[in-house]
Amino acid sequence: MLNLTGKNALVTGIANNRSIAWGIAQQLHQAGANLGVTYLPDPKGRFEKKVGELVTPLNPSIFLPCDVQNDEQIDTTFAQIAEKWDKLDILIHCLAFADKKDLSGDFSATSRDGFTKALEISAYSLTGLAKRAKPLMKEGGSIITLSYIGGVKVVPNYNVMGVAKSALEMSVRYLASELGSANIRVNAISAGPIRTLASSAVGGILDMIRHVEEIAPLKRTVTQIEVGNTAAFLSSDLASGITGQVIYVDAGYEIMGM
Ligand code: NAD
Ligand code: 0WE
Repeated sequence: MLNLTGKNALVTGIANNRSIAWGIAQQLHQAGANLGVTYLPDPKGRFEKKVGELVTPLNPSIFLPCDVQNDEQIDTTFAQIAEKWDKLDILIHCLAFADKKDLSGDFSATSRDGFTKALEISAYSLTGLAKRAKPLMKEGGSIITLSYIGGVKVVPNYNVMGVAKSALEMSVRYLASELGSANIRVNAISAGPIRTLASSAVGGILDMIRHVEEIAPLKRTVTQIEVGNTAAFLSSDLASGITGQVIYVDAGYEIMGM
């Protein structure tokens, strides 16, 4: 049985009730995990209020702002964890960002700044968080990130985010190789397209979802809860032999050639 009681899980990337991270948080909570939640702070404090209200029913014992571009905020988050929890077991990395102008048109038009920003937030941040999680995962642990097929095959307009996901998936392998000796597993879930705050800001996302619904073996796309269930599995001792992998939760779309 899937049982996460006695496990402490830090979940990043909840923006609203459509976030994949919200689907993951709910399923970790349902399996008995104790949650910590971080959110991206904004000047008006809107996320703090919205995300705070959303997660209250899950009783998080840690709730903090954490912009992954800000080393001080990352340090504060992990200092809080070290203070409040005897150990960290699960880290969910569920965030990405690229400038909107870099998610359409010519890939060759990507600026140095746009490239750097997308890779810093969407790929480097996993390593930044893993570095701080390592000493707190005293009984081993499970680190999970979210990827997309656009990091392996060309998806029109995904552009610099595809390069970032490619770097993210390779970071999963290098981290898994290093952290294995501490019994810390590192895996990625490559999800099919889901309507979220991030994806809705992308032109044509509904057409992409419709395309997947037509082609994928299961003739549909996936839900945040299905991704959450896979994250709960990967977080649990049921997945004790799995590390360094990219697991597709995409209704089978990835296997199709035509
Ligand atoms: P979302 O908008 O709900 O989540 C993205 C999160 O990234 C937000 O919570 C946002 O606050 C956070 N974020 C952005 N910049 C940040 C920063 N500097 N510091 C900290 N947090 C920051 O959208 P989502 O679709 O749930 O995305 C979550 C993850 O899932 C991303 O890695 C995305 O690439 C991946 N993914 C999404 C889909 C999809 O179709 N929605 C498919 C596969 C993978
Ligand atoms: O990873 C993602 C979304 C990533 C994303 C989305 C945005 C939109 C708003 C990162 N940064 C931003 N920045 C913004 O300003 N997905 C897998 C969803 C997605 O995004 C696409 C897709 C799919 C699918 C972009 C182009 C083409 C397909």
